Amino acid sequence: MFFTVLTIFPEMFDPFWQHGIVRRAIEHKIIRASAVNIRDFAEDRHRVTDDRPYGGGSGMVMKPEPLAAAIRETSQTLPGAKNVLLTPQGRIFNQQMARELASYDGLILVCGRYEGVDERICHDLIDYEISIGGYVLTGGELAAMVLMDAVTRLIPGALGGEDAAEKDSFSDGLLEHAHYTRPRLFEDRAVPEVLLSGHHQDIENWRLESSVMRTLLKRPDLLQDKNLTRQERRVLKKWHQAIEEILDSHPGQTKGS
Ligand code: 4FV
Repeated sequence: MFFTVLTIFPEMFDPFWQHGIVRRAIEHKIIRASAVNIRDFAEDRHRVTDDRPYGGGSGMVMKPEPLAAAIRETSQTLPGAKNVLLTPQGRIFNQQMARELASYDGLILVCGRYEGVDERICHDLIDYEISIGGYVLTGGELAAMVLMDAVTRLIPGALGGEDAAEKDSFSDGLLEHAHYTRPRLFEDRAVPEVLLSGHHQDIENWRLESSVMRTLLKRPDLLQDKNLTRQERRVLKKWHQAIEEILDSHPGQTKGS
C-alpha cells in the first residue's frame, strides 16, 4: 500500500509516521507513505493556495488549480491509486470502508483547509469523499491520519500476527471481548477464572459471550444490523431466558408491567 498525502502542512505527518505500528509497517516496507505540499503546485510567486469565496462570506476556499495539478501529478506516479477527499460531506468512515480501501495499491489523500476545497475538484478528480465524523476540523490532516492508521493495520503483516486484524472489533460486526493481563488481582478485582484455565474452547465461548453482551449493552445498533450466528443467538437466548426467570421470580408482578 502506498499512501500519498496532499497537504499544505506536510510536516504534520512526520511524528505520525515515526511511531508504533505505522512506523514498523514503513520500516518493513509493508506500506510506503509520503506527503506532498500543495503549495509546490501553486503557479504564482507567493505560492497562494486559497482565495476568497465567490458570493462573499467569511473564510477562504482552497483554489482548484494547485490542487488539481497536485492530484494529477501524484496520480501519474501511482497508477490505480484512488483519490480520497477528507471532508465533513463524505461517507462516515468505518471498518468496512477501511477494509475496502486496504484492497487498493495506493491512496492519494487530499487534505482540505480553510472552509474547504473548490467544488470543481470533487467533480472529476475525487473517487471517495470520506468523513471521520459529524464535526468540523480545522483541516483534513488528522482525518487522513485516522484513515491511514485504520487501513495500515489491515495490510497483511502490519500487525505481526497474521490473523490479528480478523479478531478486531467490528470484524465480525461485534465489539471486541474484554481484555485482561497481569496482575491476576488488581485493586480487589480478579481476572475471570476461565481465562486462567487454559481450556481454549471455554475461553473462546467466554470471549464470544463477552463480545455479544458488550455489543448488546454498548452498541445494540450493531446487533440490529447483523446476521446473528447460531452461537451468538444462543448467547442472547441464554440471557433472555435468565431475564425471563428473574421476572417470573417476582410473583404478583404481571408480564410487561
Ligand atoms: C473533516 C471531517 C473535516 C472541513 C473544513 C477541513 C475540515 C476544513 N474531514 N472528516 N469531519 N474537515 O472536518 O474529514 O477544510
